[in-house]
Formats: sequence, structure tokens, C-alpha cells
Amino acid sequence: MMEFQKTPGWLDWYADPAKPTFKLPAGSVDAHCHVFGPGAEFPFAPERKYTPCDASKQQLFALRDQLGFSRNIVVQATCHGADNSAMVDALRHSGGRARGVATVKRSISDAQLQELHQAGVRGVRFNFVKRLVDFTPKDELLEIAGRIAKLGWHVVIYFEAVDLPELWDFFSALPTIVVVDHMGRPDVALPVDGPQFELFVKFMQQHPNVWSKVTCPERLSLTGPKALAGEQAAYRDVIPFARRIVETFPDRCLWGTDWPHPNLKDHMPDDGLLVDFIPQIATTTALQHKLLVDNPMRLYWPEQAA
Ligand code: 0GY
Repeated sequence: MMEFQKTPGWLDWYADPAKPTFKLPAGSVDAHCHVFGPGAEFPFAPERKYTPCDASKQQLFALRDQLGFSRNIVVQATCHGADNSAMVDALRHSGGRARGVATVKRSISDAQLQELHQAGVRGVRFNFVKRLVDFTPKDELLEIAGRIAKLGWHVVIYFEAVDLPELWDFFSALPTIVVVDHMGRPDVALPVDGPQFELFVKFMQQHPNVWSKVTCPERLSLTGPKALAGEQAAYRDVIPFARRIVETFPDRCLWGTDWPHPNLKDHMPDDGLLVDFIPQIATTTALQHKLLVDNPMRLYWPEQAA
């Protein structure tokens, strides 16, 4: 049996999350989460940049129920490379309550793509965060995008805000819906109406096929999880950024926990408190319903969407 040693300093997911005070609307979707292994059953990829703790499908489904979600979108984590078996196994054991986003290589066959589709995969992820993956040539990614477009899938992109100018033309050439992870990772120390975030807003304005996950306050925040006396909330520096996206693009935003939160360095969030962050960024019941139910259902379960 393969034994894995976690990356030094690795923070494990929070074992006993609070029951959220915010009651999620019926049918809510956690639209960004992962499974890790377990490594003994689904070994981590040789080319991985980190070795995580285990985070199994059973633990993911227990979290879903504890928080009050109905469904999950399981996104292939880079520690599994292009071996989607742990993610696919989670989809197959979800009773139809999970769909997935895979990582694939150009060498994947049509039959293998079909098999992923049958399991519930509806997208591929292209990752441009240099600490997570090695470079993949753009022509290979465009070829993959062209093939998965025929299945009705979308492309999820993960990049750092400073890299958007250089990636703009490539992203513009993608022929599918394009979903951006974590609002394109803005530097939230900069003004919400400054040039960096304005560029991202402009990117969404100019491309009606682009959606954004308003996820990962715990990853983006510099002020951190502690609500100060008299201050509004945890992760208060992220609120104006996420709120801007939710209010400007109410029909093109998604929310997820990002459980089990890979590569956090200073704290591990209580996922219950992350759910309590939602009403800070989606401030009306109408916006909350779009963010948590209507939008993810339209993208991942169009056959069941209202
Ligand atoms: C996230 C963020 C990260 C990692 C991954 O697939 C991954 O390894 O996505 C990160 O380290 O920023 O979305 O989980």
C-alpha cells in the first residue's frame, strides 16, 4: 500500500464545523470542493506540487449534510493530476447529487470522455497558477476545449489576477462557458474600483460566456477570519469584491466551500462560518437563490433546472 507524507506545514480540514446560522435555500449547491484520495485507494499523482491529507467522498458528503447543501460540484484537484478516478468515484457514489470538473490531456479518447460524461463530469479545468501545475501548451488546451464543447461542457480557469492581461486573448478564444475560480484571485489590499479588479469586471462585461465563483474569502483575505468588535464580519476585506460580482453579474456567479482547502498557510476555516459569510456578499434572498440554486443548477443540471 502506498504511504504518503503530507507536505510540511500542511493544514488539515476542520473536523467539527459549526452548524451555520444562515439557512441555505432548499436545493443549494456547493459548487467548488475537492476530494483527496484517500491516498491508499487513489494514489496522488507523481507530478503533484503538494501532498495533502486525505479527504474522502464520505467526509465530503457528511459536510454537505452538516452545512445544509443538497449537491456538490467536485473539482479535480491538481494533486491527482489528470487521473480523475477519486473524483469520478465520488460522483458515482453520490446518488446523482454530485457532478464534476475533470483535468484531461490531449491524449484522452472520445470513449474516455464519454465515460466521464456518464459519471457526471460537465467541465474541464485549465490551471495557470504556477505553484500548482507545469505549463501546458495553449494549442493543446484549445484542442481539448473544442472537443469538450461538443459534449456541452464548460471550461473552468484558475489564474492569478496579475496574469489576466497576458491570458486575456487565450481566454477570449475559448468556445464554451468559462468559469473563473475565486474571482481571478484579486489582491484585496488594492481598491475594489482600482485597475486590477476593474480589468476582471471588464473581462466579464465583454464576455457574456464568462462566469465567476465568488469563493475563497479565506484564501484571499488579509484581514482574516476574526470579526473585530463593531466591525461587520470575518474576511471583511473580501466582501466588496465578492459583492460587486454578485450584484453586477447575478446570473453568472457560483459559490462553494473549497473544502478541504488545499495549501492554506495561516488558518483553516470552519466551513460553517464560511456559509455564514454568504449573506454578506449576496444580500437579498433573490441574489442568494440565484447564487446557490438557480445558477449552479442551470450549469450542472440543466435537465432539472427551473
Ligand atoms: C483551490 C485552490 C488551490 C488548489 C487547487 O487543484 C488544486 O490543487 O485548486 C490553491 O492552492 O490555491 O481551488 O482549491
